[in-house]
Parts: sequence; C-alpha cells; structure tokens
Amino acid sequence: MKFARKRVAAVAAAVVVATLALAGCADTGSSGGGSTGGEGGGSDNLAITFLPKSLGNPYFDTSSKGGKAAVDELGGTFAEVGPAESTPDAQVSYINTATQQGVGALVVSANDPKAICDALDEARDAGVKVVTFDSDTNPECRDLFVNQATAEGIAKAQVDLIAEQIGDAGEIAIVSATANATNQNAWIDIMKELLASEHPNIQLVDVVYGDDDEQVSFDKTAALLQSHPNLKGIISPTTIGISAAARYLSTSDYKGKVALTGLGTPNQMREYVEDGTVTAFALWNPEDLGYLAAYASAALISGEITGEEGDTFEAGKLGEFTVGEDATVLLGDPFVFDKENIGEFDF
Ligand code: RAM
Repeated sequence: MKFARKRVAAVAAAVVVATLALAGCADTGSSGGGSTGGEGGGSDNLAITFLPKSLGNPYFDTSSKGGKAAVDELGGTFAEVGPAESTPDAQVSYINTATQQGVGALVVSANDPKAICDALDEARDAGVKVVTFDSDTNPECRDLFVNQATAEGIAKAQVDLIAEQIGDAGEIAIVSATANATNQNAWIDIMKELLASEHPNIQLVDVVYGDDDEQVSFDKTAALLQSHPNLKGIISPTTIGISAAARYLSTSDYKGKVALTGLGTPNQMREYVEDGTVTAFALWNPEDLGYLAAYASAALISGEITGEEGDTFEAGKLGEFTVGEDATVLLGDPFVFDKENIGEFDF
C-alpha cells in the first residue's frame, strides 16, 4: 500500500477531533438559508452558504459538517442548500437566492464547469465571495477552488488500485457520476493517460454515468456487466457510484471475480470490504474539505486573502494553507482504505 501508517494515524486523529468538536451540534443549518444579514461584500459578513452537487449524499453531509464546525468556530452563520438531483440547472436558483440574501460567501461543488457561471458572476458582482470545493468551475467563475487532492494523485491512486487488483491486465470500465462533473471528468482524462502510458495490457472498454444517483448507478453497473462479459474490473470515482456498484456485485455471481475500486466513504463501503466484494478504495477526509473551504471563505470575506498565488491563511485545527496556481488551495493526499484500516474511520 502506498500510504504510510503515519497518515492513517493523522487522519484518524483528525476524525476523532472533528467528531468531538461536533458533539452536541445538532443544528445542521440545512433549513435553506434563513436570514443572512443582506450584507454581500461586507468584510465582516460571515454568512457562509454551502451548495453541494446535491443533497442526500453522505459525502456532502460530511463536508457540510466540517463546514458548519468551521463557521461555528468563526462565529458566523452556516447554511446548506441544494437540489435533490446533481444538475447545473437545479443549482442556479440556489445561487440566485444566496445572492439576493446577500451572503458573505457561497461554497459550491459545481455540477458543470460553465453552466453555473452566469449566476456566479452575478453573485460576485453583488459582493459575494465564491469558493468552489470538490468540483470546480472554470477558474474565471470563482474566487478560489479548494481542491481535495491533485487530480493526478486522485487518478493515480485509482489506476494503481485496479492494476493491482486485476494483475495489471484485462478489460475494465468506469462507472462515473454525472457526464458534466468537472471533478470526475478531470480524473477520468488523467486515468486514461495513465492507463495508456503505464498499463498497456489494461483496456478501458466503457465509461458509463450513474448521475450520482444510487439506483441509476446500480442499474448502469448491471448493464455494464451484461454488455462486457470479459470485464475484470470497475473503477467508480464517485462515492454514490462505488457503493451502488458494490451493492450490485455483492449479491451477484460477479462477486470476487470482477474487482471494484474507486472513491468511497468508509461507512458506505464497510460492509462490502467485510464481505469480500471490495478489497481497497480511496478518498480524502470530506469533513476536513468542508472545514478548509469555510476557513478559506472567511479569509476572502475579511480581505486577508484575495486568491493571489502565495496568499496564506490559517484554517483552524488544520493549520496554515497557501494559495497556489489558478487560485487553488490543496487539502492533501488521497488515502487508501482496506480491511486493515477501515475500522479506524467513521464517516
Ligand atoms: C461523489 C461526488 C463528489 C466526489 C465524490 C468522490 O460524492 O461526485 O463530487 O468528489 O463522489
């Protein structure tokens, strides 16, 4: 395994700290925004609204927990809003509402790199700081992108895992999220390059889209296995996709024969690691990602940073971060979960 025990301990400790910090915080602030002060552009307007790709995804529940913990520490007002389905059109109305409310910052995981840009431009014109996290827009549409790990690192972790699990040879396919998701598409492009350059005996035969919907992902996995009888492995770079694919595999004849890896949350994947459907998968800590995005938003609101390369800010328990190229802040490295370590995590 490529990820050191030290990192396991660090992540486990962070999870424990975050869990303790969250104890007693029953209000998730997810009631839809409420009153936010109407002061877009004010340097002390700490009304920070999170807009994930969609609601009801445990990954975003966890990133919002981290965001709320940070906003509470900062003495601001946290809100989480979002659509039921991961579509750009559905995100636009929430962006417009946040603009009308005059929030200090909007923290968005984008369902499309371009489609929400007009709405985000209007928000920024009204003085709202726009931070993308998890899934970026085009750089000109936001003030800052808080990235979970480099796209190269995320792609390589998944390619290494599938190569190891199928003996570096045979047909594989990808069960992705939505077709326009900036993050998954960036990772898939790099995975294709890595497969071509470093794994000549692996053939990527199909990429299908489960739309970050459990049932669609489940059905697409079933169809994929029907149409590719020689499939040896599946990569699903989405927490919804991988858990749905695992649910399908776990009760099928393919269990233990077709490998499955990708990006998943330990809580959603635990039963499939324990029953032998999945041996290893990767992710980062979504709680830390939301926490960092909230601190970055506050630093933009106060004017401590503008998004210039080299700007630095403190992100509470996570320490100091520096803004890199293209107004991007990096959380850290992806992390691999397997039978040995999955018991140490609870998210
Ligand atoms: C899903 C979403 C999210 C992605 C994770 C890995 O929850 O698509 O954007 O980062 O999977």
